[in-house]
Amino acid sequence: MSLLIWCHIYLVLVSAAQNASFTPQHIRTLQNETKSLFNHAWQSYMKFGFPADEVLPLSCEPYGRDFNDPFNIVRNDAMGNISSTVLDNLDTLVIMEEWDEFENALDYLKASKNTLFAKDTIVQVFETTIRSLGGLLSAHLILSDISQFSQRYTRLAEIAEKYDGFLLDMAYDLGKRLIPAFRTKSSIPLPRVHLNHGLKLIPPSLQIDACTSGAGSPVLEFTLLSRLTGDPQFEYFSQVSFWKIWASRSSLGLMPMTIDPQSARWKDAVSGIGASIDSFYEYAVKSSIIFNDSHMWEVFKSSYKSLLTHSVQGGGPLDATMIFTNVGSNDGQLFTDWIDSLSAFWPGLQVLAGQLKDAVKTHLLYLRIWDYFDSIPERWNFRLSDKSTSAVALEWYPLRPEFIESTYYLYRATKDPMYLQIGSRVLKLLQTRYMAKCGLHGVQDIRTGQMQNRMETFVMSETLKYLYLLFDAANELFVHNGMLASKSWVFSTEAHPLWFHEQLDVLGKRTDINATNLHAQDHFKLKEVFEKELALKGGQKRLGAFVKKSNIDFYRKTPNKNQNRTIIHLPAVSTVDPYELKFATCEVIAFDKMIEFPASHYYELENLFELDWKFQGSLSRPPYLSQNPLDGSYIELDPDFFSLFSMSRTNLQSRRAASTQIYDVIVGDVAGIQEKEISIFKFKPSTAVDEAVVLENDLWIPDLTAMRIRVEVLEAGNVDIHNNVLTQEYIDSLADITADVDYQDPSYDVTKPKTALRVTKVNGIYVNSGSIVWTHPIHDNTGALSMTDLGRVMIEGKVVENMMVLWTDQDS
Ligand code: DMJ
Repeated sequence: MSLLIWCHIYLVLVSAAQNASFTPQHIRTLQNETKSLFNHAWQSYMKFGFPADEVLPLSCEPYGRDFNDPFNIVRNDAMGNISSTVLDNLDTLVIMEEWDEFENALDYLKASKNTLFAKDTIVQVFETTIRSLGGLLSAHLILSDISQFSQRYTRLAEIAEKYDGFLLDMAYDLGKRLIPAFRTKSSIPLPRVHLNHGLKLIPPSLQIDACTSGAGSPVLEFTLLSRLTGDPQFEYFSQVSFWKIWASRSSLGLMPMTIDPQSARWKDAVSGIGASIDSFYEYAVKSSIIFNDSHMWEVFKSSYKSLLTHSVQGGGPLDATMIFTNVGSNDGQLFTDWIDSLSAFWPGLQVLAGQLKDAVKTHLLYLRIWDYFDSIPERWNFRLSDKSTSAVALEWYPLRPEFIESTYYLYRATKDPMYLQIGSRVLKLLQTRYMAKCGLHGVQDIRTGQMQNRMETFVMSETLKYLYLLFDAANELFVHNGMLASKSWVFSTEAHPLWFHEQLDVLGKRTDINATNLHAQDHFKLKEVFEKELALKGGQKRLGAFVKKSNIDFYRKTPNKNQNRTIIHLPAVSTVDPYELKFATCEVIAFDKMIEFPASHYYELENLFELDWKFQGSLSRPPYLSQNPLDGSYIELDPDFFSLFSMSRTNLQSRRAASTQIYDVIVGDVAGIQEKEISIFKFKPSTAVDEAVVLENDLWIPDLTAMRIRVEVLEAGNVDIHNNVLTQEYIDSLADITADVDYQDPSYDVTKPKTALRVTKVNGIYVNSGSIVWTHPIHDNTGALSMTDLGRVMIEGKVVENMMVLWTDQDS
C-alpha cells in the first residue's frame, strides 16, 4: 500500500478517535471505515490469495492446506483447497453491498461448480459445514427467497433475477461428500472426511475424538440442506447425532466435550460453554427459531438451568458479572481455572434467548479482558492471586469474532451507546495494530505482541460483518431493513443469515432425489432415539406445571413451636416454576429504565469497576501496550465518551466490594437437582391476609434434598454483598435469641454463633434481597440440616438468615 494511503488511514483514524459523539453521521463514518477494512482484506485476498483458501496477510501469499503433513490439523481442518474465503464471504459481500465482487464470485463458482469440491483433501466436517456449506446455503436463500427488494438493492434484484439455483447444487454436492462421516455404528460423525474418497485415506489417529459441537452442530445446516433439496439423509443423520449426544448428558444435565464417535462413549467428564461445546447450545436455540422446533428450545432451557446451577459463578442481582466456568459434568465441581475466547459468543446467545440481564453481566467480563489486553486471550486464567504469573494461559488471538458478535447483539437489544464505543475501539485497533499489508493479522502472542501471519476466513465473514452491522444503527442494511422481516432468520454460528419456512419456493428443489436412499430402519432409529430422549425428559411433564394454584394452607410462623399456630389460607397464591418464568418473557432492555440517548446506563452500575479488584491477579496490561488507561484503551474510561455519556455521574465510584466468603453446599444427591421442584410465590400482597409471612417472589422448596445451595458467610466486621458492614448483634439476632430467653438459665443451651449464613442461590435460582426460601419442617438426622425453635433453617449448625420453615396442614 502506498504511503499516501497509509497516511490517509492514519488521518481518518485520528479524527475518528476524537469523536465519540455517535451522531448518525459519526456512526456512518465508522461503518464506512469498517467497509474500507473489509475491502482492503477482500482485495488483498483476491489479488494475492485467490483461488487458495486464504491469503497470508503479512507475507501476501496464498495459503491452503499443508499437503506434506496431514497431521497439521490446526492448519488443515478449515482448508479444503476449495476457495474457502470466497464461500465463507458470499453473504458478507451482499451485506457490504459489493455487487461487482459478488457477481465475480458467483461467476467463479458457477464456472467451477462441478470441480470445486472434487478434491483430494481431508477436511474437518464441522468447519467445512459452517464455513462453506453454510455460506452456499445463505447465498442461495438470499438469491432465491427475497421477494421485496428495496430500491437500494436493485443490483441484488438484478443478480437474483439471473440466478438458476446452482449454489444449492453445489451445497448438495458438498453435503454428499461430507455425509459419509456420519456412517458410523453410532451415527455420531467422525470428525474428518476425504472430499473425494469419503472415509478412505484418512489416518486413523485423526478420527478418534469428536467434540460435542463438531458432532452436534451440523444439525442446522444439514437439516436445512435436506429441507431445501428434498433429500432427507442430511437431516436424519445430523438429527440422530444431535439427539444421541443430548440423550447421553450426565444426570446433572451437562454434556461433556469429547466423544468417541464409534462407541458413542464420552472421553472426558468436563462441561462448559466454550471451545468444543459452544455451538451445540447455539444451534439448539437457532434450530428452534428457524425450524420452529420446541424440542430444541427445551434442550437450551434445560442446559441453561444446569449451567446456572453448576457452572455459573456470580450472576446474582448484586454481582457485577456472571462467569460460566468449566465444571465436572458428573459432579458439577470447578474443573478449570480458565475461560476461553470462544465463550465470548455466549452473551449474544443469551440475548437471542431473551436473557438480556444475564447477557450484560456475562459480557462485562469479556469487556474488561479486552480493556486490559486489546484482545481476548485464547484462554484466560481468572483465579490468579497475584500478577507474578501470566493470566494468559493460551496466548494467541486470531481476530476471533465472538466478543464483537455479542456486542452487536447487545446493542440491538439495548441501544446503549457503550456498545458503539466498544465497536469504535475494536475498529481503531483493527485499523492500527492489526492492520497488515494484505489484510488483517492476528496476534501469535498477546503477551509480547508477536504478530500472526494468518487471516482466517471468519475475520471477514464474522468479525468485520458484525462490526459493520453494529454500525447500522439506522437499520439500512437488508438484514435489518425489513427485507427479511417476514422470515424467522438467524445468523449461523459463522454469521451466515439462514432461514426456512414451509412455503419456501426455492429454485433447485431436487426432483431427482429418491428418498429410498434412506432405509426405513433409519427412520425407526431416529424415532427411537427421539422418543427415548423425550422419556428421559419425563415427557415434558413440567410444561403444564408453569403456573399452578397452590394447594398449601400455610400456618403462620409463630414465635415458639410450643404455642398454638394460626392457620393462614392464602387462596390467591400461585406457585410458578422459576425457570419457566425466566424464559417466559424475552427481555429487551436490560437496564431498568429505557435508554435516553445520549446516556450510557453502564455508568449507573454501582459495581462497574468491581472486576478490576476481583480479578486483580489476572488483569494487567502486557508491558508493550500503553499503560495509560485514559488513552481510550480502557473503553469505559475513554475521556471523550465518558464526558458525553455519563450524565451527571462525575463522581463515579464503585460500591465497596463484599469481603464475605461465598461457597456452595451440596445437600443430598447431586443427581436429583435437575428434576427438583422449586416454586416461586406469585400473588399480589393485597390479596394475602395482613399478617402473611410469605411474600411475593419468596421461594418454596418442599424438601431440602438434592440441593446446591450457594451461601454467603455472615461474619462480624465483613462487608456483605448488600454493601453493609455486618455486626455481631445482627448475627446474634438471627439465632432466635429472643427477649424471653433467660440467658442465666443453665439448662438453656444457647451458644452465640460467630457466623451465620445467607442463601444467595438455590439450584441455579437467585434469591432476591429480602426474599425468603421456605421449606417444610426439617427432619434430618444426619446433622447437616436442622432448624431453630422459631423455624429458621440451620446448615451444618449455622443459622441461615433467609431460609425458614412453614408448617402446613400436612405437618400438624
Ligand atoms: C468460527 O468459525 C465460528 O464462529 C465457530 O462457531 C467458532 N469459532 C470460529 C471463530 O472464532
